[in-house]
Amino acid sequence: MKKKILVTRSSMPDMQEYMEEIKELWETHWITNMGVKHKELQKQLTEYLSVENVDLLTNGHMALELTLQALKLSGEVITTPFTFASTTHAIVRNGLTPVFCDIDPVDFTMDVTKLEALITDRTCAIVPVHVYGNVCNIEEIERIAHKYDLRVVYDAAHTFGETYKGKGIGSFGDASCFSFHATKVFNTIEGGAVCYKDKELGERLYNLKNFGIRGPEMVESVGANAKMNEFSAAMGLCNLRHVDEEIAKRKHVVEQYRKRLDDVEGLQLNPIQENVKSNYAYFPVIFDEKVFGYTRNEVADKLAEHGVFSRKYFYPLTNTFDCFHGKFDVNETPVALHVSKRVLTLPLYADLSLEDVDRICDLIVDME
Ligand code: T4K
Repeated sequence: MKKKILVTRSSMPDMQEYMEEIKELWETHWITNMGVKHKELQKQLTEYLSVENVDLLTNGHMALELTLQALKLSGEVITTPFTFASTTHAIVRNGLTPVFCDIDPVDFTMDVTKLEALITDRTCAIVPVHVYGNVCNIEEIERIAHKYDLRVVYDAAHTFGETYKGKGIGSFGDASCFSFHATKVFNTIEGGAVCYKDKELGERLYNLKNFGIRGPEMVESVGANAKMNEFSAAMGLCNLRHVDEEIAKRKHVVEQYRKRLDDVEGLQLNPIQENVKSNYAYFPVIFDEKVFGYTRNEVADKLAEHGVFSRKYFYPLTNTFDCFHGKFDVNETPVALHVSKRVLTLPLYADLSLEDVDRICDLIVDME
Protein backbone atom coordinates (compact mmCIF):
# COMPACT_ATOMS: atom_id res chain seq x y z
CA MET A 1 0.00 0.00 0.00
CA LYS A 2 1.11 3.54 -0.78
CA LYS A 3 1.90 5.94 2.06
CA LYS A 4 -0.95 7.02 4.30
CA ILE A 5 -2.48 10.42 3.58
CA LEU A 6 -4.59 11.86 6.39
CA VAL A 7 -7.22 14.56 6.00
CA THR A 8 -4.76 17.14 7.26
CA ARG A 9 -1.34 17.51 8.83
CA SER A 10 -0.27 20.08 11.39
CA SER A 11 1.92 22.90 10.17
CA MET A 12 5.07 23.03 12.24
CA PRO A 13 8.05 25.36 12.10
CA ASP A 14 11.58 24.13 11.77
CA MET A 15 12.48 22.52 15.11
CA GLN A 16 15.44 24.85 15.58
CA GLU A 17 13.23 27.88 15.12
CA TYR A 18 10.89 26.69 17.87
CA MET A 19 13.82 25.86 20.16
CA GLU A 20 15.11 29.42 19.71
CA GLU A 21 11.65 30.81 20.47
CA ILE A 22 11.22 28.86 23.71
CA LYS A 23 14.83 29.21 24.92
CA GLU A 24 14.11 32.18 27.17
CA LEU A 25 11.36 30.26 28.93
CA TRP A 26 14.17 28.21 30.53
CA GLU A 27 15.80 31.41 31.68
CA THR A 28 12.69 32.98 33.20
CA HIS A 29 10.77 29.83 34.19
CA TRP A 30 7.65 31.88 33.36
CA ILE A 31 5.68 29.39 31.28
CA THR A 32 2.05 30.47 31.56
CA ASN A 33 -0.28 33.18 32.97
CA MET A 34 0.00 35.83 30.27
CA GLY A 35 3.77 35.81 29.86
CA VAL A 36 5.90 37.50 27.21
CA LYS A 37 5.02 35.05 24.41
CA HIS A 38 1.31 35.44 25.12
CA LYS A 39 1.60 39.24 25.03
CA GLU A 40 3.66 39.24 21.86
CA LEU A 41 1.36 36.84 20.01
CA GLN A 42 -1.67 38.87 21.06
CA LYS A 43 -0.03 42.00 19.66
CA GLN A 44 1.02 40.37 16.41
CA LEU A 45 -2.37 38.77 15.86
CA THR A 46 -4.23 42.04 16.41
CA GLU A 47 -2.24 43.40 13.51
CA TYR A 48 -2.32 40.28 11.32
CA LEU A 49 -6.06 39.81 11.70
CA SER A 50 -6.76 43.55 11.27
CA VAL A 51 -8.98 43.74 14.34
CA GLU A 52 -9.33 46.06 17.31
CA ASN A 53 -8.76 43.53 20.10
CA VAL A 54 -7.68 39.92 20.44
CA ASP A 55 -7.68 37.74 23.53
CA LEU A 56 -5.95 34.36 23.53
CA LEU A 57 -7.45 31.24 25.08
CA THR A 58 -6.71 27.56 25.54
CA ASN A 59 -8.76 26.52 22.52
CA GLY A 60 -11.44 27.57 20.07
CA HIS A 61 -14.17 25.93 22.07
CA MET A 62 -13.46 27.91 25.24
CA ALA A 63 -13.27 31.03 23.08
CA LEU A 64 -16.88 30.40 21.99
CA GLU A 65 -18.19 29.19 25.31
CA LEU A 66 -16.72 32.02 27.36
CA THR A 67 -17.68 34.69 24.81
CA LEU A 68 -21.32 33.60 25.03
CA GLN A 69 -21.02 33.64 28.81
CA ALA A 70 -19.39 37.08 28.79
CA LEU A 71 -22.34 38.43 26.81
CA LYS A 72 -24.64 37.40 29.70
CA LEU A 73 -27.24 35.88 27.41
CA SER A 74 -30.42 34.01 28.21
CA GLY A 75 -33.02 32.33 26.02
CA GLU A 76 -32.64 31.10 22.44
CA VAL A 77 -29.66 31.30 20.12
CA ILE A 78 -30.04 30.79 16.38
CA THR A 79 -27.24 28.75 14.85
CA THR A 80 -26.63 26.02 12.25
CA PRO A 81 -26.23 22.26 12.82
CA PHE A 82 -23.70 21.80 10.00
CA THR A 83 -20.64 22.37 12.15
CA PHE A 84 -18.31 20.75 14.66
CA ALA A 85 -19.80 19.71 18.02
CA SER A 86 -18.21 22.74 19.66
CA THR A 87 -20.61 25.36 18.26
CA THR A 88 -23.76 23.74 19.61
CA HIS A 89 -22.12 22.58 22.83
CA ALA A 90 -20.92 26.11 23.62
CA ILE A 91 -24.53 27.30 23.41
CA VAL A 92 -25.98 24.43 25.45
CA ARG A 93 -23.26 24.58 28.11
CA ASN A 94 -24.30 28.20 28.71
CA GLY A 95 -27.84 27.10 29.54
CA LEU A 96 -29.06 28.56 26.24
CA THR A 97 -31.40 26.85 23.78
CA PRO A 98 -30.07 26.35 20.25
CA VAL A 99 -32.56 26.99 17.47
CA PHE A 100 -31.34 25.51 14.22
CA CYS A 101 -31.46 27.45 10.98
CA ASP A 102 -30.93 25.59 7.73
CA ILE A 103 -27.86 26.17 5.56
CA ASP A 104 -27.34 27.57 2.10
CA PRO A 105 -26.94 24.73 -0.44
CA VAL A 106 -24.00 26.47 -2.17
CA ASP A 107 -21.74 27.76 0.59
CA PHE A 108 -23.16 25.75 3.56
CA THR A 109 -23.35 28.78 5.88
CA MET A 110 -26.56 29.98 7.56
CA ASP A 111 -29.40 30.43 5.04
CA VAL A 112 -30.31 34.00 5.90
CA THR A 113 -33.62 33.77 4.02
CA LYS A 114 -34.78 31.39 6.76
CA LEU A 115 -33.33 33.31 9.69
CA GLU A 116 -35.98 35.92 10.45
CA ALA A 117 -38.79 33.35 10.71
CA LEU A 118 -36.93 31.67 13.61
CA ILE A 119 -36.75 34.80 15.76
CA THR A 120 -39.03 34.81 18.82
CA ASP A 121 -39.25 37.06 21.85
CA ARG A 122 -36.80 34.66 23.54
CA THR A 123 -34.10 35.01 20.89
CA CYS A 124 -31.01 36.73 22.25
CA ALA A 125 -28.24 36.00 19.77
CA ILE A 126 -27.13 34.51 16.46
CA VAL A 127 -24.11 32.21 16.23
CA PRO A 128 -23.37 31.77 12.52
CA VAL A 129 -20.48 29.57 11.38
CA HIS A 130 -18.05 30.55 8.59
CA VAL A 131 -17.90 26.84 7.79
CA TYR A 132 -14.85 25.59 5.79
CA GLY A 133 -13.74 29.23 5.70
CA ASN A 134 -16.81 30.17 3.64
CA VAL A 135 -17.91 33.58 4.82
CA CYS A 136 -21.54 33.92 5.97
CA ASN A 137 -23.88 36.52 4.52
CA ILE A 138 -22.55 39.12 6.94
CA GLU A 139 -24.60 42.09 5.67
CA GLU A 140 -27.91 40.28 6.03
CA ILE A 141 -27.06 38.74 9.41
CA GLU A 142 -26.08 42.14 10.73
CA ARG A 143 -29.14 43.85 9.28
CA ILE A 144 -31.42 41.31 11.00
CA ALA A 145 -29.45 41.39 14.26
CA HIS A 146 -29.71 45.17 14.33
CA LYS A 147 -33.43 45.09 13.57
CA TYR A 148 -34.19 42.74 16.48
CA ASP A 149 -31.38 43.90 18.79
CA LEU A 150 -29.59 40.54 18.83
CA ARG A 151 -25.95 39.85 19.61
CA VAL A 152 -23.84 38.15 16.91
CA VAL A 153 -20.95 35.82 17.72
CA TYR A 154 -19.31 34.30 14.66
CA ASP A 155 -17.78 30.86 14.90
CA ALA A 156 -14.72 31.81 12.89
CA ALA A 157 -12.79 28.63 13.73
CA HIS A 158 -12.08 28.01 10.02
CA THR A 159 -11.38 31.55 8.83
CA PHE A 160 -7.94 32.44 10.15
CA GLY A 161 -6.46 35.31 8.14
CA GLU A 162 -9.42 35.76 5.81
CA THR A 163 -10.78 39.13 4.81
CA TYR A 164 -14.20 40.16 3.58
CA LYS A 165 -14.32 43.29 1.39
CA GLY A 166 -10.80 44.00 2.61
CA LYS A 167 -11.71 43.91 6.31
CA GLY A 168 -10.39 41.33 8.76
CA ILE A 169 -13.01 38.60 9.15
CA GLY A 170 -12.73 38.92 12.93
CA SER A 171 -13.94 42.50 12.85
CA PHE A 172 -17.60 41.63 12.27
CA GLY A 173 -20.34 41.06 14.84
CA ASP A 174 -19.96 41.47 18.60
CA ALA A 175 -17.20 38.88 18.54
CA SER A 176 -15.54 36.28 16.32
CA CYS A 177 -14.01 33.13 17.77
CA PHE A 178 -11.03 31.43 16.14
CA SER A 179 -9.55 27.98 16.69
CA PHE A 180 -5.80 27.51 16.64
CA HIS A 181 -6.02 23.73 16.98
CA ALA A 182 -3.32 21.52 15.46
CA THR A 183 -5.59 20.81 12.48
CA LYS A 184 -6.13 24.45 11.55
CA VAL A 185 -4.49 26.73 8.96
CA PHE A 186 -2.71 28.46 11.85
CA ASN A 187 -2.04 26.52 15.03
CA THR A 188 -0.72 27.07 18.52
CA ILE A 189 -0.91 23.28 19.13
CA GLU A 190 -4.15 23.84 21.03
CA GLY A 191 -5.43 27.38 21.21
CA GLY A 192 -8.04 29.89 20.28
CA ALA A 193 -8.80 33.57 20.19
CA VAL A 194 -11.66 35.99 20.46
CA CYS A 195 -11.74 39.19 18.44
CA TYR A 196 -14.05 41.85 19.81
CA LYS A 197 -14.72 45.59 19.75
CA ASP A 198 -16.38 46.36 23.10
CA LYS A 199 -13.75 46.79 25.83
CA GLU A 200 -16.25 45.86 28.53
CA LEU A 201 -16.90 42.54 26.82
CA GLY A 202 -13.12 42.08 26.70
CA GLU A 203 -12.83 42.69 30.44
CA ARG A 204 -15.53 40.13 31.23
CA LEU A 205 -13.91 37.61 28.90
CA TYR A 206 -10.53 38.15 30.53
CA ASN A 207 -12.08 37.55 33.95
CA LEU A 208 -13.70 34.37 32.72
CA LYS A 209 -10.43 33.02 31.36
CA ASN A 210 -8.50 33.84 34.55
CA PHE A 211 -10.70 33.04 37.57
CA GLY A 212 -11.86 36.67 37.73
CA ILE A 213 -8.47 37.56 39.23
CA ARG A 214 -7.55 41.23 38.68
CA GLY A 215 -4.70 41.56 41.16
CA PRO A 216 -2.83 39.66 43.88
CA GLU A 217 -5.59 40.41 46.36
CA MET A 218 -8.53 41.00 44.09
CA VAL A 219 -10.96 38.49 42.62
CA GLU A 220 -13.57 40.51 40.79
CA SER A 221 -15.90 37.79 39.51
CA VAL A 222 -16.34 34.05 39.22
CA GLY A 223 -14.34 32.69 36.32
CA ALA A 224 -12.80 29.60 34.81
CA ASN A 225 -9.25 28.97 33.59
CA ALA A 226 -8.70 29.19 29.85
CA LYS A 227 -5.35 30.91 29.50
CA MET A 228 -3.02 30.11 26.62
CA ASN A 229 0.35 28.89 27.90
CA GLU A 230 3.73 30.16 26.77
CA PHE A 231 4.71 27.07 24.74
CA SER A 232 1.54 27.38 22.69
CA ALA A 233 2.02 31.10 22.22
CA ALA A 234 5.63 30.46 21.14
CA MET A 235 4.40 27.93 18.58
CA GLY A 236 1.99 30.60 17.36
CA LEU A 237 4.78 33.15 16.99
CA CYS A 238 6.77 30.71 14.85
CA ASN A 239 3.80 29.57 12.77
CA LEU A 240 2.68 33.14 12.17
CA ARG A 241 5.99 33.87 10.41
CA HIS A 242 5.19 31.18 7.85
CA VAL A 243 1.43 31.29 7.60
CA ASP A 244 1.24 33.34 4.37
CA GLU A 245 3.56 30.88 2.67
CA GLU A 246 1.48 27.98 4.03
CA ILE A 247 -1.73 29.52 2.69
CA ALA A 248 -0.10 30.06 -0.71
CA LYS A 249 0.86 26.35 -0.79
CA ARG A 250 -2.67 25.35 0.20
CA LYS A 251 -3.96 27.46 -2.69
CA HIS A 252 -1.91 25.37 -5.14
CA VAL A 253 -3.31 22.17 -3.67
CA VAL A 254 -6.87 23.50 -3.96
CA GLU A 255 -6.27 24.67 -7.53
CA GLN A 256 -5.04 21.23 -8.49
CA TYR A 257 -8.14 19.60 -6.95
CA ARG A 258 -10.34 22.03 -8.85
CA LYS A 259 -8.52 21.40 -12.12
CA ARG A 260 -9.08 17.68 -11.76
CA LEU A 261 -12.59 17.62 -10.27
CA ASP A 262 -14.38 20.72 -11.59
CA ASP A 263 -15.88 19.00 -14.63
CA VAL A 264 -16.73 15.67 -13.03
CA GLU A 265 -20.49 15.26 -13.20
CA GLY A 266 -22.26 14.71 -9.91
CA LEU A 267 -19.61 16.49 -7.85
CA GLN A 268 -20.25 19.85 -6.19
CA LEU A 269 -17.12 21.70 -5.09
CA ASN A 270 -16.72 24.43 -2.49
CA PRO A 271 -17.61 27.83 -4.03
CA ILE A 272 -15.15 30.60 -4.75
CA GLN A 273 -16.66 33.56 -2.91
CA GLU A 274 -16.58 37.12 -4.20
CA ASN A 275 -14.95 39.73 -1.96
CA VAL A 276 -13.29 37.04 0.19
CA LYS A 277 -9.56 36.48 0.57
CA SER A 278 -9.61 32.75 1.24
CA ASN A 279 -7.31 30.75 3.49
CA TYR A 280 -8.02 27.42 1.71
CA ALA A 281 -8.86 25.71 5.00
CA TYR A 282 -10.86 22.71 3.72
CA PHE A 283 -11.72 21.00 0.45
CA PRO A 284 -15.26 19.60 0.80
CA VAL A 285 -16.89 17.75 -2.09
CA ILE A 286 -20.59 16.87 -2.28
CA PHE A 287 -21.23 13.58 -4.07
CA ASP A 288 -24.61 13.29 -5.78
CA GLU A 289 -24.80 9.51 -6.18
CA LYS A 290 -27.65 9.71 -8.70
CA VAL A 291 -25.39 11.52 -11.17
CA PHE A 292 -21.94 10.41 -10.05
CA GLY A 293 -22.94 6.78 -9.61
CA TYR A 294 -21.35 6.29 -6.19
CA THR A 295 -22.22 7.40 -2.68
CA ARG A 296 -19.99 9.50 -0.46
CA ASN A 297 -19.45 6.45 1.74
CA GLU A 298 -18.34 4.34 -1.21
CA VAL A 299 -15.84 7.03 -2.20
CA ALA A 300 -14.56 7.33 1.39
CA ASP A 301 -14.14 3.54 1.60
CA LYS A 302 -12.28 3.32 -1.68
CA LEU A 303 -9.93 6.13 -0.71
CA ALA A 304 -9.31 4.45 2.66
CA GLU A 305 -8.50 1.14 0.91
CA HIS A 306 -5.72 3.07 -0.81
CA GLY A 307 -4.46 4.72 2.36
CA VAL A 308 -6.23 8.05 1.82
CA PHE A 309 -8.22 9.13 4.87
CA SER A 310 -10.83 11.74 4.02
CA ARG A 311 -13.35 12.87 6.65
CA LYS A 312 -17.10 13.40 6.76
CA TYR A 313 -16.96 16.95 8.13
CA PHE A 314 -19.75 17.62 9.17
CA TYR A 315 -21.68 14.40 9.64
CA PRO A 316 -23.67 13.76 11.74
CA LEU A 317 -25.41 17.11 12.12
CA THR A 318 -25.22 18.44 15.67
CA ASN A 319 -29.04 18.42 15.95
CA THR A 320 -28.96 14.64 15.52
CA PHE A 321 -26.33 13.93 18.21
CA ASP A 322 -27.22 11.17 20.69
CA CYS A 323 -26.80 13.62 23.56
CA PHE A 324 -29.72 15.67 22.16
CA HIS A 325 -31.96 12.67 21.45
CA GLY A 326 -35.60 13.78 21.01
CA LYS A 327 -34.83 17.48 21.47
CA PHE A 328 -34.57 18.71 17.89
CA ASP A 329 -36.26 17.90 14.60
CA VAL A 330 -33.68 17.32 11.88
CA ASN A 331 -36.39 17.74 9.22
CA GLU A 332 -36.34 21.45 10.02
CA THR A 333 -32.88 21.65 8.43
CA PRO A 334 -33.37 19.60 5.24
CA VAL A 335 -30.52 21.16 3.25
CA ALA A 336 -28.06 20.57 6.08
CA LEU A 337 -29.26 16.96 6.29
CA HIS A 338 -28.87 16.47 2.53
CA VAL A 339 -25.35 17.95 2.48
CA SER A 340 -24.14 16.14 5.59
CA LYS A 341 -25.07 12.78 4.03
CA ARG A 342 -23.12 13.52 0.87
CA VAL A 343 -20.08 15.52 1.90
CA LEU A 344 -16.51 14.37 2.12
CA THR A 345 -13.60 16.64 2.97
CA LEU A 346 -10.54 15.60 1.03
CA PRO A 347 -6.98 15.76 2.39
CA LEU A 348 -5.59 19.27 2.40
CA TYR A 349 -2.45 20.71 3.94
CA ALA A 350 0.40 22.91 2.80
CA ASP A 351 2.84 20.10 2.09
CA LEU A 352 0.42 17.78 0.29
CA SER A 353 2.15 17.18 -3.05
CA LEU A 354 0.36 17.79 -6.32
CA GLU A 355 1.20 14.17 -7.23
CA ASP A 356 -0.71 13.02 -4.17
CA VAL A 357 -3.63 15.26 -5.15
CA ASP A 358 -3.57 13.64 -8.60
CA ARG A 359 -3.53 10.18 -7.02
CA ILE A 360 -6.56 11.06 -4.87
CA CYS A 361 -8.39 12.51 -7.87
CA ASP A 362 -7.56 9.45 -10.00
CA LEU A 363 -9.14 7.24 -7.35
CA ILE A 364 -12.30 9.37 -7.36
CA VAL A 365 -12.61 9.82 -11.11
CA ASP A 366 -11.95 6.15 -11.69
CA MET A 367 -14.26 4.64 -9.09
CA GLU A 368 -14.95 1.18 -10.58
N1 T4K B 1 -15.97 25.49 15.78
C1 T4K B 1 -15.72 24.81 14.65
C2 T4K B 1 -16.52 25.11 13.42
C3 T4K B 1 -14.70 23.86 14.62
O1 T4K B 1 -14.46 23.15 13.50
C4 T4K B 1 -13.95 23.63 15.79
C5 T4K B 1 -12.91 22.61 15.80
C6 T4K B 1 -14.24 24.37 16.95
C7 T4K B 1 -15.27 25.31 16.90
C8 T4K B 1 -13.52 24.19 18.25
O2 T4K B 1 -12.16 24.55 18.19
P1 T4K B 1 -11.06 23.81 19.15
O3 T4K B 1 -11.61 23.82 20.55
O4 T4K B 1 -10.87 22.40 18.64
O5 T4K B 1 -9.85 24.68 19.02
C9 T4K B 1 -10.72 18.18 14.60
C10 T4K B 1 -10.19 19.20 15.58
O6 T4K B 1 -9.86 18.61 16.83
C11 T4K B 1 -11.09 20.35 15.82
O7 T4K B 1 -10.28 21.41 16.28
C12 T4K B 1 -11.79 20.81 14.55
N2 T4K B 1 -12.75 21.85 14.79
C13 T4K B 1 -12.48 19.65 13.86
C14 T4K B 1 -13.16 20.06 12.58
O8 T4K B 1 -11.49 18.69 13.55
P2 T4K B 1 -11.13 15.61 14.81
O9 T4K B 1 -11.74 14.82 15.90
O10 T4K B 1 -11.60 15.39 13.42
O11 T4K B 1 -9.54 15.55 14.83
P3 T4K B 1 -8.56 14.32 14.66
O12 T4K B 1 -7.81 14.13 15.90
O13 T4K B 1 -9.30 13.16 14.09
O14 T4K B 1 -7.55 14.89 13.55
C15 T4K B 1 -7.87 15.01 12.20
C16 T4K B 1 -6.60 14.84 11.38
O15 T4K B 1 -5.71 15.91 11.65
C17 T4K B 1 -5.81 13.59 11.67
O16 T4K B 1 -6.26 12.57 10.84
C18 T4K B 1 -4.39 13.97 11.37
C19 T4K B 1 -4.34 15.45 11.61
N3 T4K B 1 -3.69 15.81 12.89
C20 T4K B 1 -4.39 15.66 14.05
C21 T4K B 1 -3.80 16.00 15.25
C22 T4K B 1 -4.57 15.85 16.53
C23 T4K B 1 -2.39 16.28 12.88
O17 T4K B 1 -1.75 16.38 11.83
N4 T4K B 1 -1.81 16.60 14.07
C24 T4K B 1 -2.46 16.49 15.26
O18 T4K B 1 -1.88 16.84 16.31
O19 T4K B 1 -11.40 17.14 15.24
